[in-house]
Amino acid sequence: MRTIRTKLLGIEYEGKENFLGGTRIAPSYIRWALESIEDYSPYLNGFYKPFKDLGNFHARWEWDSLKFARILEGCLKRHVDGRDRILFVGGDHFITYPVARALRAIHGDFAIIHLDAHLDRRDIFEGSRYNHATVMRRLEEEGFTIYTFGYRAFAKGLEYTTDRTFMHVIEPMKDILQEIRLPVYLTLDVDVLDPSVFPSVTNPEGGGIHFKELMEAIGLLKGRLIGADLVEFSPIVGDHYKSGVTAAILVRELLVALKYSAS
Ligand SMILES: [Mn+2]
Repeated sequence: MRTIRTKLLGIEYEGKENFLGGTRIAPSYIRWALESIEDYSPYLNGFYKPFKDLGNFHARWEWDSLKFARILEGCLKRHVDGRDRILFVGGDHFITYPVARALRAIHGDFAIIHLDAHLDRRDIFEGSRYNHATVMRRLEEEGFTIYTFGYRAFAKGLEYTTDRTFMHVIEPMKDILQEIRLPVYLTLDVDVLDPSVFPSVTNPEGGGIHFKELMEAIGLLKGRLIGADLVEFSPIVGDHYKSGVTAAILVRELLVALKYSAS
């Protein structure tokens, strides 16, 4: 029997800084929606099954963000093998912090491709340095190389842009992927999509990319991923059914892309 290396881990975490919340319900909602979609991806020409479902990591509501991060990071370092290709389903965007730290310990250096309507580079948000609005800044401070695509809102004076932050997606991403030799980790905040495509996010920003553009972006990453996450789907806001089925399709695409990347 061949070893199944693509895996899915739900992470039921949302920080107390979240305005509307609901993202910790997303992993279970997406699993339910997965039952209603086809197994085959016509975009990437592959099946997302078989994969191993690792279930959900449940973060207790009273935990603070650093306690959550320390526990999840430790768990991943103990249980993840270098051959595993895991899709992490959040949860809010802070989950990328412990996941990236653990994967660096397991895989060595990689570049982070960050698709998001927001930069997530505040120093402090709602009195805390560790949350969904500060996560990319913390990771950059810790030496991670992050390329952000699709941003269209930022807190000027509190956040910063660099030559690695782009409002557009496909064209700059093609250039960057030609430039870099490192393996890639994808962090996908679903609010990079236009709210008409994916309404169930807590900070919707108009002017986002459309579904097929995101499919093209995922296609560019096929074969290069050491891991990926999908974050910020909140089934308690917006049109949860439309968003949930779209999230399930994205999970399918990401699992196929990870499968092609498995060594
Ligand atoms: Mn965002």
